[in-house]
Amino acid sequence: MRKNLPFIIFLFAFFSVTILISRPWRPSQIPNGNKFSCSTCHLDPNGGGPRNLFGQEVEKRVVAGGTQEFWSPSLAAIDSDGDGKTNGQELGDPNGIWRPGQPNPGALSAVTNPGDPNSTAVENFAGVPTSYRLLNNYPNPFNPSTTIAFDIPQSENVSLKIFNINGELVRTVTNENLPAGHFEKIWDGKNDNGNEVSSGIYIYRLTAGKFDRSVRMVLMK
Ligand SMILES: [Ca+2]
Repeated sequence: MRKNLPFIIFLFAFFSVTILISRPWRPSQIPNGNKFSCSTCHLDPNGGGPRNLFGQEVEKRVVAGGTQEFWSPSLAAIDSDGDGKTNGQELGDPNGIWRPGQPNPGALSAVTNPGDPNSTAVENFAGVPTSYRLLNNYPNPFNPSTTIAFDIPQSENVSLKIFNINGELVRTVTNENLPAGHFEKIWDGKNDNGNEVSSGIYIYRLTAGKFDRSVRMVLMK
């Protein structure tokens, strides 16, 4: 018994430290954390033990000394498990704007686990949209590409075009008939001729039926 004492002390110290390190960021700082609880970040569905791919991303942001970055647009933009959907999409908060204390974002029934590549990918995380919406591109400023997301509540012809600051058409990203839903299109920073455009302010314009909206963005090289 006496022989095992140092080992028992070591175990106690080890688990105390583990709990102290993990506790500050584990419980509620992740969107829908109360839905997935610890399984959002851990391989074990009951929590604890090794972290999954999303949990490892979160862990990287815990900076020694106490400054911590929790849920954020940059964390939301990463696809931790490589299944083609960003963490934000999988957690029903594509822009990463949820903060502790706010109601859970998105449709909980459509939320999946961002650290599990076998989880069901979210095709339409918010259900069928009830209104038109053109979201802020992410990242912005960007180089070399940026994602532009939008919702349309009914099937119709949709065009997404990029203009330069002089109002000249640079690129037609989309011009097609789309069903109702949430869509994300990537502009790769090239014009219609396939050439990379220079740094500067660009405008993306979405037209769908009577909906017509333009947003500025910055390409910075
Ligand atoms: Ca993913």
